Amino acid sequence: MRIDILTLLPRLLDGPFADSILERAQQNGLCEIHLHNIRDYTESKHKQTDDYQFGGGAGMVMMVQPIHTLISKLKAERDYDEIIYMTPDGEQLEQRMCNRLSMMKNIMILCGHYKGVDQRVRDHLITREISIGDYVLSGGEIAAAVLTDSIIRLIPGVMNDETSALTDSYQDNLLAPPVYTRPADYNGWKVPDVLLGGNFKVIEAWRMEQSLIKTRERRPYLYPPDLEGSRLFALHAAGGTDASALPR
Ligand code: 6GU
Repeated sequence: MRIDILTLLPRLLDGPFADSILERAQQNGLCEIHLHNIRDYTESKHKQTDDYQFGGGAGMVMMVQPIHTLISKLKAERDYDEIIYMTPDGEQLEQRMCNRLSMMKNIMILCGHYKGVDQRVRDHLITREISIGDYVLSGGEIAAAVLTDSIIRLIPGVMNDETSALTDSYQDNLLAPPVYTRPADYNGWKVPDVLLGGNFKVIEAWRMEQSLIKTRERRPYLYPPDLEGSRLFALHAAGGTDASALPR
């Protein structure tokens, strides 16, 4: 999978992809992340990328030309499954969307700044608009990093333990059960007996019960769970890249 990120602030994105799981995924050839500085594509004398808005009002708007030039260049090089614009008024990101996006081959992510981009970019170049939640960030870069991380970790081979991404909170629309490690008794704070008993079936049942209780309490709208995660696992295992096999 290839992800192209278009931004005015590429340095903001140097960090998140240079470490740990996302760094290893790139080194192992499981994904490519390419950062593009929109400023490199402006045709204006003073390297301008934003301007005052028509009709007046505070805040600068990102101009069409540099974004159009960059997107056109990339589209001429390969086909893109989605051209995503990160914006607080976009469709809210949830696991089901991450699952679908993880099946895709090439995606572009445009990060907005200031008042955002000229509406004509959204009308003519963007295929999808995504928000990471109902709060406002100073730009789309951190949201793009969140989106990229949520997608890449689902690619088989990216996580150490192939199944771990699929036993996560949200993967089956279930929150994760509590976890414990040694010591079994820390100054009187005890680990539940069931986990020390060694009966794997009983432990699994306890974990599922804990997940169900937690989900019903904390995310009633995710309850009862579905089998999205298991389906994704099967699709990836079969080498599938057809995101339409998953519900939207
Ligand atoms: Cl995608 N962008 C910005 N600027 N703020 C956000 C967001 C995106 N998602 C939630 N808040």
